[in-house]
Amino acid sequence: MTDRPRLPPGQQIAAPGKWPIVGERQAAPSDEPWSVAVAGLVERPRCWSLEELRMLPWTEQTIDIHCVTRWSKFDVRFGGVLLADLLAGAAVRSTAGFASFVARSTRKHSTSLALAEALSAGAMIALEADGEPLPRQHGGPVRLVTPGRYFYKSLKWLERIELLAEDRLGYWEAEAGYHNAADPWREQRFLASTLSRQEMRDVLARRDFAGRDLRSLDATGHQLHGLDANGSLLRNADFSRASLCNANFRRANLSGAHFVRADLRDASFCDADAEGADFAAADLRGADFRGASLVGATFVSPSPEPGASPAAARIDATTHFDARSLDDLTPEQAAFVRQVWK
Ligand SMILES: Nc1nc2c(c(=O)[nH]1)N[C@H]1C(S)=C(S)[C@@H](COP(=O)(O)O)O[C@H]1N2
Ligand SMILES: [Mo]
Repeated sequence: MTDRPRLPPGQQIAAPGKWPIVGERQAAPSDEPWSVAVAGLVERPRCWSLEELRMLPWTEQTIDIHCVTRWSKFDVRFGGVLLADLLAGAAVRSTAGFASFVARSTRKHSTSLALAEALSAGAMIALEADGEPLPRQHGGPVRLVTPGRYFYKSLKWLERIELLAEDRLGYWEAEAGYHNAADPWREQRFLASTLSRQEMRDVLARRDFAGRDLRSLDATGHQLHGLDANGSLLRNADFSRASLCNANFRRANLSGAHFVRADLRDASFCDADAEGADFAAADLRGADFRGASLVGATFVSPSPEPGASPAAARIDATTHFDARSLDDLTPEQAAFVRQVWK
C-alpha cells in the first residue's frame, strides 16, 4: 500500500477543539420519544428505542470527519451500533440495494447510501461522541456516521431507515447537487453543471446571474465587473482570475466556489454563503463580507507550490468583515486575515 496523506485534497483542519455545525441546527420539535425505525424491503420492520439500541452490540470507531465545505476534524470517537448489527434484526430482503436515512427535522432531511457500500464502510448509528452523549446540535441523541465519506452522508437526528430497490437521492444531493458518491479522496464534492456550453456563454455575456442556478459555472478569466449575482446559486463555480470589481454577490450561495486571483475590489458578499470558498491571491480591497458565512473559506493558500509567489489575498482596512465571522476560519486562515486586515 502506498502511504497517502491523512488529509484529503482540498481540505483543511478545523480549529483545535472546534466542531462546526453544518446544515440544520436542530431537530423538529416533538414530544415523541426518540427511536429508529427500519422499514421498506425487510422481513421484520421494527423500531428500536434508544434503550433497545444500547442493548445491541456496542461499537466504537475513531474517524476523521471531512466536510464538503473543506474543513476536516481528525479523531472523533463515535460510539453506537453498526448499521450491519441493526439491520440483522430486521432481516433485509435480497431485493434491497439502497438505504435511505431520514431525519426528524422540519424538512425531513435525508441522505442515502448503496447498502453494500454502507456496510463495507462501517456505517454506524452513533449515540456518543468522544465518550459523551452526542450533542443535540450534532445530531443527538442519535445520528448516522458514515466513515470515509464527506460528512453529508452522516445524517443528524436519525429517525427512519428505509431499505429500497432503487436509490432515493438525499436532500443535499438533490437540492444542492452534492455528489452522490461523496468520496473525499476523489474530491467527489459536486455534480457538474447542468448548463450547456452555449447557455454558459450566453449567461456570461449578459452578466446577469441574479437569482439563477449556475452551480459549477466555469467563469475563469472572464470580464465580469459589475456583475449582478444577487441571490444566485453558484456552488462550486470557478471565477479564478476573473475581473469582478463591484460585483454583487449578496445572499448568493458560493459554497466551494473558486475566486483564486480574481479581482474582487469593492465586490459585495453581504449575507452570502461562502463556506469553503477559495479567495487565495484575490484582490479584496473594498470587498464587503459582512453577514457572510465563511466556515472553511481560504484567504491564503495553505501550501503554495515551491517557487510560486505566495497565494495570499490582498486585504486591507477597506475590506469589511464581521470580526466574529473570522472565528469560523481555520486558525491559519484567521491568523492571516487578522494580520493583514487594517
Ligand atoms: N438532518 C440533517 N443531517 C445533516 C445535515 C442537515 O442539514 N440535516 N447536514 C449534513 C452536512 S452537509 C454535514 S457536513 C454534517 C454536519 O454535521 P455537524 O453539524 O455535526 O458538524 O451533517 C450532515 N447531516
Ligand atoms: Mo457538509
